[in-house]
Amino acid sequence: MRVDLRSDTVTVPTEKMRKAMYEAEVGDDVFGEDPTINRLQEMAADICGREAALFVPSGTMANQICVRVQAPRGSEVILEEESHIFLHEVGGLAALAQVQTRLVKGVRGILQPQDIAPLFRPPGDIHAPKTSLMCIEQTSMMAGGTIYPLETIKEISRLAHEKGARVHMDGARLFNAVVASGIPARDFAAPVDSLMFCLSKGLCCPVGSMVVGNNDFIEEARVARKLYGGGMRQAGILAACGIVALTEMIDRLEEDHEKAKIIARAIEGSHLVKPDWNRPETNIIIFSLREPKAGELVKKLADRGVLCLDLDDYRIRMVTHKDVSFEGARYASEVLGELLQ
Ligand code: TLP
Repeated sequence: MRVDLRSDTVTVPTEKMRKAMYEAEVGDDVFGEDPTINRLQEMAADICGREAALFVPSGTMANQICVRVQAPRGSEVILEEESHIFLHEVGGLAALAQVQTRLVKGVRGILQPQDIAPLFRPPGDIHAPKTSLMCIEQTSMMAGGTIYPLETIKEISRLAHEKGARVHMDGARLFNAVVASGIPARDFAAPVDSLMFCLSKGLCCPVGSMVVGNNDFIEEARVARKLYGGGMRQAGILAACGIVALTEMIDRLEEDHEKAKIIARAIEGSHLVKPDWNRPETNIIIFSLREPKAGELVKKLADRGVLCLDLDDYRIRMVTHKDVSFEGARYASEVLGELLQ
């Protein structure tokens, strides 16, 4: 058996998506004339309770556009020290937005308002950069898919707005948080200035992310998308999958969370694992070995058909998704359990 737990990005589109692609009505989206993209953008804005949305090729581009538009060159952006925007976007903050970063360690990946409050630079200090933006990640990937509590998002946004800064939510897995918490996307989206969510992870689209915010912001984001080479033409062929995703792939995420819990049972109580790992709240499992043998374990798992990633010498990541069956999850749990004895 082959169980691919490397990422939820490996999911392939459903039959319905392929059919929707074939039938999609398309036009030139740089002229704003692709009816399928326009419909997807309206749906995304509506589901998040915001004025407008923009279809972009990737989550990375979505985040980078949001930073570029909201953080002036030379200003300071506050982020969690293992956030995707900081760790995994090829230095885009420096190379593209040209901003300075202020890193904070979160609790289970979640930034704490009391830790952030003292970090905003005082206005009028000629030596200090302006604190322009705070970034939060829903769910928090490197912490093991932990959910930002709504109250924390509200408090962080209140603080940032009071200090004249904005808040961006990297909601790559926003809908995992929505399904696991029962809190609607529009509630998570309301306190922040911009957000993005990915269509191409648990929602199973082949390509695409949505940037969401108010009309003025989305107008600027459209220009930044063009600047970054993300102005697409008849991409309604891709957006058609996004419409299927938002219509019928959200509730399914609950299954992925159940599969993560099945796999996690194998880790519980193993003397080879550091006990303080975050039990899965959504579809990501991350645990640390006591010895620097993560690469070795990944290889042994792969030999038995279970694919996953080592994040460093100690940490292993496993991600569940549509293309892992319950049977596959049970098999992965069994193999992992044996190897962790
Ligand atoms: N994450 C990928 C890798 O890039 C690490 C993964 O396999 O998890 N925000 C978050 C929180 C993400 O996890 C990712 C992708 C992105 C943004 C970027 O999305 P893409 O891959 O579409 O550029």
